[in-house]
Amino acid sequence: MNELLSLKHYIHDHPVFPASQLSSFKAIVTMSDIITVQTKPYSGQKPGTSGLRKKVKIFQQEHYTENFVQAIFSAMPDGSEGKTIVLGGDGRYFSPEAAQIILRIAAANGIKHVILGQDAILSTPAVSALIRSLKTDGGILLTASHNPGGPDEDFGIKFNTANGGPAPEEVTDRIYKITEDIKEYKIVKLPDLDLSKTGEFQHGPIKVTIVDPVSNYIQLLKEIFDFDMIKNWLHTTTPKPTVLFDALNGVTGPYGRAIFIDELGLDESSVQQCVPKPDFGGSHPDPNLTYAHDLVARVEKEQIEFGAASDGDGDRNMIYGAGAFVTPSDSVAIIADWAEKAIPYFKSGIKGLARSMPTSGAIDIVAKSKGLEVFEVPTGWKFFGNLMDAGRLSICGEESFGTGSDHIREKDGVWAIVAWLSILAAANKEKPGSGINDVLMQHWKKYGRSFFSRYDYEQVESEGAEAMMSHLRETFASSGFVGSELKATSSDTSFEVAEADDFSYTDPIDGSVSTKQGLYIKFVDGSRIIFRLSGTGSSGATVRLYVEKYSKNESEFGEDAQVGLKPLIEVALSLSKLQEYTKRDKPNVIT
Ligand code: G16
Repeated sequence: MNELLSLKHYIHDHPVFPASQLSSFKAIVTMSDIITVQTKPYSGQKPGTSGLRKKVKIFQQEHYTENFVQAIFSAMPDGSEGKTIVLGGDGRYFSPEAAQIILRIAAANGIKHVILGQDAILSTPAVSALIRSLKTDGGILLTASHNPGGPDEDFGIKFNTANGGPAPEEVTDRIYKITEDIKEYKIVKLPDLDLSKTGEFQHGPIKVTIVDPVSNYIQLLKEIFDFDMIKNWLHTTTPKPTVLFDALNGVTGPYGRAIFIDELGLDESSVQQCVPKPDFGGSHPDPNLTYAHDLVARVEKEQIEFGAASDGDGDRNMIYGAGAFVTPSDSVAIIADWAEKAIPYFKSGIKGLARSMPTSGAIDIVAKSKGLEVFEVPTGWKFFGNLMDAGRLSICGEESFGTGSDHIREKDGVWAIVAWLSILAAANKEKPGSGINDVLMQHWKKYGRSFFSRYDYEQVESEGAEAMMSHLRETFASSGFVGSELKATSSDTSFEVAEADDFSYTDPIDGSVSTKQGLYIKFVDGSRIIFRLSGTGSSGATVRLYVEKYSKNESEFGEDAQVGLKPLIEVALSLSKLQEYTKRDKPNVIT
């Protein structure tokens, strides 16, 4: 780290604070401790769907990380002076180095106290929980979530505000604007802090409290769920239900062990890949059918009843039992349906439900039957925060394997997994022997089934992807498109267009408007096709195609979603000319 402090990096060795401001620092930091470094803006430091995500090598460029971190402090609501923040992340490559940089810049920007996860590790939900329980002024997360890690892979930095949730667009826009004009940042010369020991430390002018990453979060879960009910189901049923949790070498390993082994009393065979690795063992820490293949294979081979995985930073989840994949859209609808009877936190009632626009309407049907408000927001967890803060939202989810509630302001993979264990325990009280498939079938019989699938075309040329979106926009605007019949290519099935538009959202709490949030077509029979460009990739563009069809026909419930959705997928591919624009004839991932 010494080269970081080397004078060759710094043009100035004098603070640029007005004397009036500087006097307040003098007691703790001497003038020569704060260095103002001249820098130049880097283009493209625009936070995406959830923070800034780029290749590690980009973050390692001279001043790159420093510029962005300075922009965060400069953009903090009410300034950074005297504030307390939480700092931690998924432990990916470059996290310790980034944590040291952030401590130095925090010190120079007047931050008073940093609550830091041991070894710079904290899951994304654990950061949100700490911000809320310690009432801090926000937090900085070192994560690129489900993106791969390692020296040639991705890193990310995200800022969360005092409610524990990802900064709203108004704040991320401010951060971006600062990065576009930044000329200097402030830093204090400090040696590396030993991140491995818990306790309280004075690090130059700031107090740093290094905490065990797991305990505060596990305590919160114990207040939400009935662990005794789950234990009772797991240990008194004959034969004993089998369970497998896979952390995909991400940050949830220690959290998973604390729950499955320490709290629920299961043995070592119930967890795998539970040691966080900086490169996630060289794989993609994304819990879906493609990237969680080790889990899927073992669940099928050993016919494990309950399998679950979480992503790199612990905010995503996948629920998968033998022969039973739960789509995230169904998962949140089923959690909402069972919440009051299976999860003590919701015993006194649910305030409202919500989903992101591309997520299937399964949760809307539950909301309707319970007489609850339901909201459709753009993709991005940050859009749920205002509704939760206003007391209008309890449970929400996204098709991108994100599920959560108002216990924190991030989606929460481990919470969703324990929610499903609670549902199975409660279902077994009603009907012994109930497995994931029984819960799914029971739900579909009651509410109908929303068939849903997403096709991802990763790292395509940005130009081609943008051109495809423009072509769709023009098609939507052409006269006669609404009302036209779109035909599948390999069958006689056709769909009449009822509505086609670019999704925009007006936040019901603060009135802020977010436009261009995804191109959707709704058909007369209730089916939908949606196209979006991902906001979480680190290079090129990722095209996401979402398709949904609703059925109340019981004879279809057991059908493979890919079979039932084939005509819609054909319509989407031919209408968008996706293959022509992206030069891809098949997706990288199908969920
Ligand atoms: C982030 C956001 C989610 C969003 C997801 C997918 O998840 O927190 O709200 O649904 O990205 O975004 P996109 O489709 O733009 O790639 P994570 O788990 O990556 O933080």
